[in-house]
Amino acid sequence: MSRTAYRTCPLCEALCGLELILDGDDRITGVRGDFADPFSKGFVCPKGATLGRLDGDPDRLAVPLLRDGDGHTETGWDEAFAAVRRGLREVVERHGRDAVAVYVGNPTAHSIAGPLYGGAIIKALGTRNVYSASTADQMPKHVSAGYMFGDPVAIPVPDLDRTDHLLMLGANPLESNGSLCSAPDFPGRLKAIRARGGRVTVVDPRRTRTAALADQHVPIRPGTDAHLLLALVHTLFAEDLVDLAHLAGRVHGLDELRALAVDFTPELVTGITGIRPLQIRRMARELAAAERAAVYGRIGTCTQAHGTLGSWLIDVLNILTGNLDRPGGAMFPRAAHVPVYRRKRPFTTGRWRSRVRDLPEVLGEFPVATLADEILTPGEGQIRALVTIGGNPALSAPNADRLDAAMAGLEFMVSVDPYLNETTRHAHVVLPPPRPAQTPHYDVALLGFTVRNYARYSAPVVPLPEGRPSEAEILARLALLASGADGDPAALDEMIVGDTLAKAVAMPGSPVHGREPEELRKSLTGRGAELRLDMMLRLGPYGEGFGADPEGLTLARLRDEHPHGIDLGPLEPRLDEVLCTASGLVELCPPSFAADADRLRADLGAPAPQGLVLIGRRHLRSNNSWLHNVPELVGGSNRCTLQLNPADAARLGVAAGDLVRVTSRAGTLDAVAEPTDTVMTGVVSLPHGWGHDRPGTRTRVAGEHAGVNVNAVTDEQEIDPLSGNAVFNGVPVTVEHLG
Ligand SMILES: Nc1nc2c(c(=O)[nH]1)N[C@H]1C(S)=C(S)[C@@H](COP(=O)(O)OP(=O)(O)OC[C@H]3O[C@@H](n4cnc5c(=O)[nH]c(N)nc54)[C@H](O)[C@@H]3O)O[C@H]1N2
Ligand SMILES: Nc1nc2c(c(=O)[nH]1)N[C@H]1C(S)=C(S)[C@@H](COP(=O)(O)OP(=O)(O)OC[C@H]3O[C@@H](n4cnc5c(=O)[nH]c(N)nc54)[C@H](O)[C@@H]3O)O[C@H]1N2
Ligand code: SF4
Ligand SMILES: [Mo]
Repeated sequence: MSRTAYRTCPLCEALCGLELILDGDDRITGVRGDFADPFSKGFVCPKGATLGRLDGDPDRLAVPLLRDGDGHTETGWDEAFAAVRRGLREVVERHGRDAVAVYVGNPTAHSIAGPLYGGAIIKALGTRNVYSASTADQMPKHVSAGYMFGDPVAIPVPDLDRTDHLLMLGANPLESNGSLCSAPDFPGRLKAIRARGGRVTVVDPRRTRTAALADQHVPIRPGTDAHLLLALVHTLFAEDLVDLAHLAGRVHGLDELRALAVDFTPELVTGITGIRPLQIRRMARELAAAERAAVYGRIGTCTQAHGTLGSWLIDVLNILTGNLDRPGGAMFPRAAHVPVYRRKRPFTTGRWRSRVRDLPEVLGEFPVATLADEILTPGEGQIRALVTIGGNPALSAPNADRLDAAMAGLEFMVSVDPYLNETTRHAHVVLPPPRPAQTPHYDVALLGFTVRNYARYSAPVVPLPEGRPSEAEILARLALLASGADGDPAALDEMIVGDTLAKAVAMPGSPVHGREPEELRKSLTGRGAELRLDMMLRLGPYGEGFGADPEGLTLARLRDEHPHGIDLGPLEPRLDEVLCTASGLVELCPPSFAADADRLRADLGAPAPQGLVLIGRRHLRSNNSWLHNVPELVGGSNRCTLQLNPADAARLGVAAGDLVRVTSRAGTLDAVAEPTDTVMTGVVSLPHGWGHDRPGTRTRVAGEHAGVNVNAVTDEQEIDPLSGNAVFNGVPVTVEHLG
């Protein structure tokens, strides 16, 4: 007997609702878009459509693994947790708390468990060695938002459905489906901008599918977006196009910004960016002239040497054209589970520094680019043990081969991961989370970046068998073990709920100000992650406020009355709620950013760059390193080839299908060449997440489509200094023909 069930797709930031068909054995036999979802309205991509294959992948781990010798054997949950307890305790007793590091990967941003329990694990470990995929991704955005608005998660999103003009840099949503801008059917929303007479401009070294759909594609030399953006700022000032509109009187640093931009003329940056002065002026004028415009930059502008400056200048442009915090501009979504009355500490970085390279802490983390240094460099505070949660840094980190080798020498490693892959093969204990069908869903980390205010909770579609812990329970248990205690994970939730409620009742402006936490606790339903989510929703901006608004949201109401999700309306201006800088104003020109702009100036004086630089790319049917085990998603056009311009190929004597050797300071790799005029001259492109030919893994399909790991040649020594973010774009390389 088959049945239908619904859940949010956990695979990317588009957050599409899915309709699942399950057979009598609870296997997913079909997937369609959920047409009743008010946000995604039935949209689905090839990845979501194959969720059943991922869910039923025979290589997915069902039980924990223990490493013995070179291989792994299956074990029970009690034995696995006992091994974790022993492993962590031995390292902490001998080497202290900082000897245990934690790395949190990308899928934890798509789960309930990751955001709700990751912090507890870090706190319980009591280590400063905290790393995540954020420093291989969006850390520049946090630093920029932190210093400009006071809150590192106050990252504005383009109001796609109402804008007349979208200037997009380093993003390819036709393949990625969007990032830090959750918009199911992003392609459809882009087409709609043009259909209503608006304009879309894409700045990208490649003529991507997104660029092809746009009105205008502006090719740019990799790593030079900040130069371009500062020249756009210059032009707005020089041509008297600055119009703060409703933001007048709400910003600080306008004069400093004008002074900073004064010598960044379009003529001066044309050499380094490869963009003609007239083109730059036209872009600035179009932006200023548009009724409602938004500037949006994503991974291409973050994972480069000037990642923070680029992210900052993108929002500077939104502000100088009066487009921040107004419909059709760049706006701050309002998540249903995030209370607006929170009191926030002013944002700062560098509260402590890394041992080996003296790099500043950012958001409590060190750059993943220095994780290998901290494992390999002997001395007090050397990392001896590692906890990974949903991450594959053996492939995803810059100079990943060095990190891979470093992980092999750890005294103890535990990974929470459904696969035995390039990273987890080093783990002494692997703790697999259940299938997606067995996992509840609510996008704790992503619902603050949606282009409409929206919420959706999906209960598990298939119940967990007796004795099988959920991912939330695995992480809660890890937190308890890390603190040296053990016992019932429910105790941890009660502690966190008690703390949060105590803070809420003490906070003027909260819906429960002055009430008794114990009394409030009695209203909550569910346990574990659901208990906490129920509390968060009740305290949130649409919540029932423990009786304050009887019509408001609770978890039960969201689940039972809105099983396909609830539309909470278009984005609304809310700068007042968001802003928490010490000055109470938007900081347009933070001093550390202005100082870092000296590096831009230095580039301008340098001789024009010669030689080839490497950038990345994403493919629609891929997702970082871990969907290559789904047969439907590999092969065809989803291949790990080195794309290069035909002119460069001719110069190198390289034809399609030839083997080429790519060399950088960090390493070397061999790849198959694919000449294509979609890549500008001087640039070569390889996708990331490949290189599945290592021994000791259990991903059979991926092994047959191994590809090469681009991060064999990316350089861990190059980082964006303000955020510590890895540099994956603009890596200097040489390419030679092998035959
Ligand atoms: N199908 C698929 N979807 C994904 C993922 C995936 O792997 N596959 N990964 C997910 C993740 S983790 C993320 S963070 C998001 C990322 O989402 P996006 O930011 O949309 O990612 P990309 O598709 O890599 O697009 C980045 C673009 O930047 C361009 N670029 C490279 N260097 C530069 C530069 O110096 N300047 C400019 N202006 N452009 C440059 C590249 O050519 C590329 O087209 O995607 C998510 N969605
Ligand atoms: N050269 C280059 N390198 C890059 C990038 C690039 O553009 N170019 N992109 C960077 C970006 S944006 C990112 S986000 C990082 C990603 O870096 P990582 O997060 O380190 O790597 P992923 O490939 O996303 O690995 C995800 C892991 O999570 C596991 N997993 C899947 N589902 C679950 C789950 O439900 N629970 C748990 N616990 N685990 C799960 C998978 O099996 C896999 O091992 O890569 C970065 N690396
Ligand atoms: S676009 Fe993203 S969320 Fe939507 S179905 Fe595809 S992978 Fe899932
Ligand atoms: Mo990412």
